[in-house]
Amino acid sequence: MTLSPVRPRPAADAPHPAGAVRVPGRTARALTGVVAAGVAVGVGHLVASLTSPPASPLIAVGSALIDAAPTPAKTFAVRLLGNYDKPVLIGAVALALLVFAAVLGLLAWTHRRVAVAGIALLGLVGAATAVYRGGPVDAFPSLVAGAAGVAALLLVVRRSTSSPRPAPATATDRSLGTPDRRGFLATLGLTALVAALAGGGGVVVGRVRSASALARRGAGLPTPTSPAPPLPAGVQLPGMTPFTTPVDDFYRVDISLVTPQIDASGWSLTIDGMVDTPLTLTYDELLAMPMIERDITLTCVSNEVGGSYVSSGRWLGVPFSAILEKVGVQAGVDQVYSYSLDSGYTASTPIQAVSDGRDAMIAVGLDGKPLADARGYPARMIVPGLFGFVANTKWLERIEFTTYARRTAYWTERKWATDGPILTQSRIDLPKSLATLPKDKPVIAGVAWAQHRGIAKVEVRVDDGDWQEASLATDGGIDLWRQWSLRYDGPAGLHTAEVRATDATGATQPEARTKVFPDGARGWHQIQFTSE
Ligand SMILES: Nc1nc2c(c(=O)[nH]1)N[C@H]1C(S)=C(S)[C@@H](COP(=O)(O)O)O[C@H]1N2
Ligand SMILES: [Mo]
Repeated sequence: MTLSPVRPRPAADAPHPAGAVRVPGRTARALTGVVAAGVAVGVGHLVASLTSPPASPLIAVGSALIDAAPTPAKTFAVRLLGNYDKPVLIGAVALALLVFAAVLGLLAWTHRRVAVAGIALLGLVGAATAVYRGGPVDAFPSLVAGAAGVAALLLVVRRSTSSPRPAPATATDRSLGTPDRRGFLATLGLTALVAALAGGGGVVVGRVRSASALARRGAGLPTPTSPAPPLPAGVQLPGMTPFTTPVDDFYRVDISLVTPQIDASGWSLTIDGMVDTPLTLTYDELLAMPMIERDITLTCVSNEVGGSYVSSGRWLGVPFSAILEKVGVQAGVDQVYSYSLDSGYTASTPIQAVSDGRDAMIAVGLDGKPLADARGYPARMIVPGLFGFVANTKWLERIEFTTYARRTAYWTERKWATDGPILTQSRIDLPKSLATLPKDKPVIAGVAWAQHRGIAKVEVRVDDGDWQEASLATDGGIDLWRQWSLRYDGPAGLHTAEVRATDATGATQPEARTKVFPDGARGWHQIQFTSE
């Protein structure tokens, strides 16, 4: 056995030699990067909440990702996450940012310029995205954010390497002094607090602004020149899904990460294109036009078999017939191309669907109140019988009468179908999937819809039995869904129930399932239940 000479190792707690950089541990360094990025995001959000909410760097980047995401990814996200797709997207952007910021923090002591450049880059990416989506002034929140992030990073790094007492100047490094661990941690903590207060402040300012906008809005809707006929009492089966969807339960689908808040006093709707007399209407001018009120069921093309992207409400709006009469549509027009104020969203509606006598309208109210922000305030399109993505543009800004050859809609560019007639669908709502059917009320019930055609028949099959005709609730009209029910009197135990509807043209829902992309899901809804 030979003995090798022992090299002296510095003790772990050896004091730092004067003039050397004291580099904090890995966790503290990574945290510094995260906190600096947090200050940037928080300050950016706060500044944007005061100037232009969509220009918040996190929101701008998230929105750009939604637009850029390939269609299958979007479809997958909506299917997997439903209404949580947006929070999850924001979370993913935040997570990527977190990792990037932690790496910058690890580098901040040894490669300070790289770390500073990294944080500054975040601000620039935010600024570029916000400007691309909005206008030049939208760079402002991100630029302030980048500067605040860099300042926070430098502050924390400096605090770790300098003493509050005058540092002994050396030839190698003048800024370094006695390591001050407590001072460093306090600075890091305070900076984190600034990040949280700025971000939280931005969220609070956003909420306060939307609440005050709502309060200013009031309930000043005109009375309809053509009121909706009262819904027959029999449309609603006892204990079933509400026939008129409570506004807070109404499904919501749109591409907007931040709910647009539009001030109606500065808003106007332009109607132009291939027309004799183009028209621009202020909100008050729109409200002064004749109004119809109608119960209409909306459905999304992304509704899965058995899904909940279908809701009914009482819409108040200017009938398209009044608009057509005013502007004089020229020969050759085959599509109505609508523009949203938000996110560059557009939709293609066939001209026939707004001129064939159905109750297509520019809606300003739902269930007796002005549209909520999420519902498209101040005005949106409603066209019965068509999926939402080809007909129901929210935050409406412009309607252009044109041709399919000339204009392509947002979702058509992303390979969804050009036309979107609502497919006949039916859904079992009672019992809930895997629930028990009560012995004292053994009723299977649900809804079926085939807007603008109407529901003629609903059939239910339990296990491998015969199709049985369900009894239909009172008909509210062809633009509405219809409730149905069937008494179950089979044996106790675990069963499967399936439903299929036939529309008023005589067409029965096909059995074969299809995906929602590109023109809507087909197939029969099926549930399992236990009977007592
Ligand atoms: N501006 C705008 N309008 C839009 C959309 C959108 O993404 N942006 N989505 C459409 C789709 S896909 C549907 S299904 C309906 C949903 O309307 P709702 O959210 O009021 O239920 O709005 C339509 N109008
Ligand atoms: Mo939709």
